[in-house]
Amino acid sequence: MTDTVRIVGAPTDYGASRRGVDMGPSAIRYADLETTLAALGFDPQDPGDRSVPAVEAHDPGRADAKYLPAIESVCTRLADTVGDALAAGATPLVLGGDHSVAIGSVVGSARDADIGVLWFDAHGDLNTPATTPSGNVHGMALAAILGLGEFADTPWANAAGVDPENVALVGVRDLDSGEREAIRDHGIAAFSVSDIDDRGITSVVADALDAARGRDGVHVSLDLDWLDPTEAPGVGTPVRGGVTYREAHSALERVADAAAVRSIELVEVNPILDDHNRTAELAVELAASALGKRIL
Ligand SMILES: [Mn+2]
Repeated sequence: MTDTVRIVGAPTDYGASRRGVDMGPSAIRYADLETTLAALGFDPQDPGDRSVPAVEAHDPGRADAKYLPAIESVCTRLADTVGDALAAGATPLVLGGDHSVAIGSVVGSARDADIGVLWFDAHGDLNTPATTPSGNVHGMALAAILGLGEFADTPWANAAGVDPENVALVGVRDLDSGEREAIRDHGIAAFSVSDIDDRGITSVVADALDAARGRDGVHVSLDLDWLDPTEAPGVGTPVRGGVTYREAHSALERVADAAAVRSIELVEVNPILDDHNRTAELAVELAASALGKRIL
């Protein structure tokens, strides 16, 4: 962990067709992100958002991977921005946007590095154009990063420094059948909400950290729909039965304790559906825990 945190706004909604998560970066900044980071002793830098043309400026194109060329354009530049931040000795904190921005942040974070990935999400994001029920690329982000299926032919989206065995999904509760297959076939560690019920968050996160080993640290991808919608109502794709407020903090505190956090992203905050910005505020609190905020 470095002393500098570089905030990178990626206000996209391509991965899900227009819903409102493109306003996530503003909402997260408004929730006192910079002052929270400064209070933790970090030097926050915020050069602003990556420029992202409105989704209406693009044709969705193919139905089984909508807006893929626009996503390529944003994620290629985002990967460079994340790589530059790391080269400058800063910890990148990416603000989405829909979860397709993870393609850019993980590719950038894994450039010339060997990293693990912790995916905190209700969903697996492991569909491919052949298995997707919706055509929305935010549900394919992890498959793209790992080069699964057709994504073997999209090198811009593949993170060479990430092995499927070094990826852990935590708190999943809504998987499609193609995603279950991908988990089995590629040896991806996946921990469901039932695992958390049975064994507790501490033990599950310890196993996830064990799986998500990387010589150069871990990337933390936090989709706010990981939490129960009663805690995080302002998300793109809410699913009942998510982790609690305290489980979420506990998980990220353990990640901060155990792992070298190389890069972080906060995605799928949807201010249109939120209740007085509480989901964005929660995102900021959880980022603080992942960056080492302690009660004592
Ligand atoms: Mn997701």
